[in-house]
Parts: sequence; C-alpha cells; structure tokens
Amino acid sequence: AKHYPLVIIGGGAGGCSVASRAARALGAGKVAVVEPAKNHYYQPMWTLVGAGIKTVDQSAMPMESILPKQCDLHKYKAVEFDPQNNTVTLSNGEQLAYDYMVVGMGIQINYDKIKGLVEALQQDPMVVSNYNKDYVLKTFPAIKSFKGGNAIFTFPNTPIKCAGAPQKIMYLAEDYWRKHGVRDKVNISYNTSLPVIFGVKKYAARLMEIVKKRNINVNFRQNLVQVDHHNRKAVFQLLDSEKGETETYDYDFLHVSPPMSAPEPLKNSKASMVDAAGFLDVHKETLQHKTFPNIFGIGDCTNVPTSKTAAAVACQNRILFKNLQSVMSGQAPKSLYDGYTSCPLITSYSKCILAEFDFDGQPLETFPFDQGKERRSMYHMKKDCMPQLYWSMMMKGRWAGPKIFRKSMHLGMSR
Ligand code: FAD
Ligand code: UQ1
Repeated sequence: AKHYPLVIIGGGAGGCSVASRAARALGAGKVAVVEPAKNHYYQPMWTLVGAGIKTVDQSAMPMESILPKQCDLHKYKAVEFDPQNNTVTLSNGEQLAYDYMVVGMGIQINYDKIKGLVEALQQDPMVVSNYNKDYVLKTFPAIKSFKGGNAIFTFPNTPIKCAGAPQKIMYLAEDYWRKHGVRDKVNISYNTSLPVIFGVKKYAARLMEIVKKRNINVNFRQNLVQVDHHNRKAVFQLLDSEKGETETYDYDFLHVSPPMSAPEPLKNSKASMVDAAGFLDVHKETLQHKTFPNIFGIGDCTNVPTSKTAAAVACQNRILFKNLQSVMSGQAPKSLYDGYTSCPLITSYSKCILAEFDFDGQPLETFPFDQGKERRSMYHMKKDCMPQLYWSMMMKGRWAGPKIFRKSMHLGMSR
C-alpha cells in the first residue's frame, strides 16, 4: 500500500477546504485526496439553477483545477475502511495507508427508495429535483411551462443536506407563477415529513407567516413513497397514522427532495467507525473520531448534530485542521465547534431570510439587524457574494465562516 501522512476521503466542500490547508502546511506529496468525480459542484447554487437564475456550469469546476496541486488525487471511490490497520481500499483495488485520515464523503442521495420515482424523473418533464446535477436541469423548464394545476413540493423522512432547499424552490416557483399570470390557476402544497416548517423557532414563525400570506398549503408528517407518472399520482405515507394510511394526490408539477443516508462504504464499515445510522462517529466539538484518534470527520457524512450545510463546513474546516495539527504534534485538540450552520432561505426572486444558528437551534446572526426579515441585501449576498467567497476563499482554505464578522459587527458582544 502506498503510504501518506494524510489521506482525505472526498474532494467536496469539506475535503477540498481541508486539503488546501493541509497542502499549505505539509507541502507536496504528503496529502492524498480520494475523489472519483470529474467535477466539484457548488451545490448551494442548484436552488438558483432550478429557478433559472444561474446555470449548472456556473456551479461546476473540474476537480483537478480546484484541488491543490501539491495533493495526489486518486480518482477512485473509497470502498472499504480498515481503521485498525490505518488503510483504506479504493475501487480499483489499490490500498492507501495513512497516519491520519479526514473523511468528507458527503451524504448519499437515494432516489431509488421511492417507488416509481427514477422512472418519473427520467420520463415526466413535470417531475423535477434540485438535488442532482442532471435533474436540476429539468426544474426551470417545468416551472416556465407550467400552466396551472397541483404543484407539490416534498421533504423526505430522513436527515438531508440543506433542510431549507425543499421550500426555497417552492417560494421561487410561486413568485415566478405570480409574476407570469398563472398563480390563480395553481394550487401549491408543501408536503413535509417533519412536524414543523423549519427546525429553528424564530425562522419557522416567519416562514409560517409567509406561507399563509402566499396561500401555500403546508401538510405536515406526509412522506412521499410512490410516484405513478403515467397517471400523475403521488402517494404519501401519513406518518402519524397508526394504521399506516396513505394519501394520494394528483400532481401537475412535482419537486422531490429525495431520501438520503450515510454513504454506503461507511454504512458497511466495521461498527466502531460509525453510529447506528452509519454516519462517521465523531466528537461534535473537536470533530475527532470517538474511537480512532487519528481520524477526523467533516461535513454531511458525520453525525455532528447540526444542520448539514456548506456554511457549517466553512466553520468546521478550520476547527478540524487546527485540531489535526494539535494531534499530529502530540497535543490534545483544543478548537471547539459550536454547531454554527446557516441556511439562506430564499423567499422570492429578490428576497431572502438568512437563518444562522448553533447546536441548540439558537440564532447566531452575523449582521446587526433582524435576519428573520425578508431582505433584498441577503438575497444578493446569497446570489452574488457566496459563490465568490466559496471559490476564491473557502476552497483555498482561507474561509472559516463569518464568526470574525459577527464578533466585530456586534462589538465583541456576540459568541
Ligand atoms: P460534498 O460537498 O457533497 O462532497 C462530498 C464529496 O465526496 C463529493 O465530491 C463526492 O464525489 C465524494 N465522494 C462520495 N463518495 C465517495 C467515495 N466513496 N470515495 C471518495 N469520495 C467520495 N449549503 C449551504 O451552506 N447553503 C445553501 O444554500 C445550500 N443549498 C443547497 C441546495 C441544494 C440543492 C443542495 C443539494 C445542497 C445545498 N447545500 C447548501 C448543502 C451543501 O452543498 C452541503 O452541505 C456541502 O456540500 C457539504 O459538504 P461535504 O464536503 O460534506 O459534501
Ligand atoms: C457561509 O460561510 C457559506 O460558506 C461559504 C455558505 O455556503 C454557501 C453560506 O450559505 C453562508 C450563509 C455562509 C455564512 C457567511 C456569511 C457572510 C453570513
């Protein structure tokens, strides 16, 4: 097995930002990145792609061009972990040995868990989904060509990345239909597995006002289980029904947020590597593995109990790397993560609520005004500033989240 001081699994938001910091500190040939994908995608842009505001090409960069040159890129999947022997096996059969490993494999998307969905996504132009680089291309044409009827937006019965995304596209579509004279003919439903519209009280209250004002039906505890695109019917399991009842809706437009799970290679790994659900089992504050001190985890593939976002990864990458350096030099990890995460809840083609909060669901807002209000400034921040910040700072290992701004804008009075 080829040996590296540091092996990083995944070249996404977490893997790439950590790789950049590590390459700078350790130099050439010391860091391996295992990543099969041709492109790195800035997925937060896909909401805007679905609304026709950006193109998928704007969200993509060739993997080679974005990962630091000093890293060795292995263009294969990690398929098997052996943390007792500090090795990982790749899909070409090769093994890599490591002193330290960072796992940032993201979360797995499972469209195939919903009966009939893959066929519907492939064959029905009105069944769309922003959670995939190909299906997101269908969203705006469907919104544009929609002439009325039932429009349904779903939220699955699993943890997902960017818990706001299933409803952001709904607000954008609603705004589009209103501006183009079809809103009167559209009946909009948000069918969510959750018992609330959003996990943080402050923002949930504002969103409930918005859905009421804009005449959107919210159906709680309903989970999409089947799509019959021939008859344009969508079947939802009623999660609070003891008899396992379902409700069938006719749809004319359907945006699906798919069920997700821990990545297969983690789920299949030896028990001590992951928690019961298959997510990498790390300390939520230090991001160090609970059983294997030479392993760290970042982003969507870990069991850190916060909302899975790129904004969370922004904070985590610096904390992780500082702790990795401490452990490498024989010290205890000292840098602690507070759970910071953020969800820019776009509510129209010109407005956004910038939700920011911590492990306890307490708002942790950067700007010195109420971010629970819909604002044009926050829309432009999301649309124009964030992509820049992501590509030119975060991917270079030079962005650790907005904490420094939060502190200065609140005159040092914020956490
Ligand atoms: P990813 O960035 O997904 O990277 C994981 C990488 O691991 C991928 O490159 C993948 O190819 C690779 N990989 C997978 N399996 C293997 C394997 N077996 N071996 C090796 N490599 C592997 N976040 C926000 O902050 N704000 C938003 O507004 C926002 N909106 C979103 C909207 C949508 C539609 C989507 C889909 C996501 C959104 N997110 C948003 C979430 C954000 O994109 C993720 O939380 C973030 O990318 C997580 O980073 P990560 O490194 O954990 O995973
Ligand atoms: C952020 O840092 C980040 O990572 C680059 C995001 O991902 C796209 C975000 O959506 C947000 C909101 C932040 C937080 C940054 C500021 C300036 C509030």
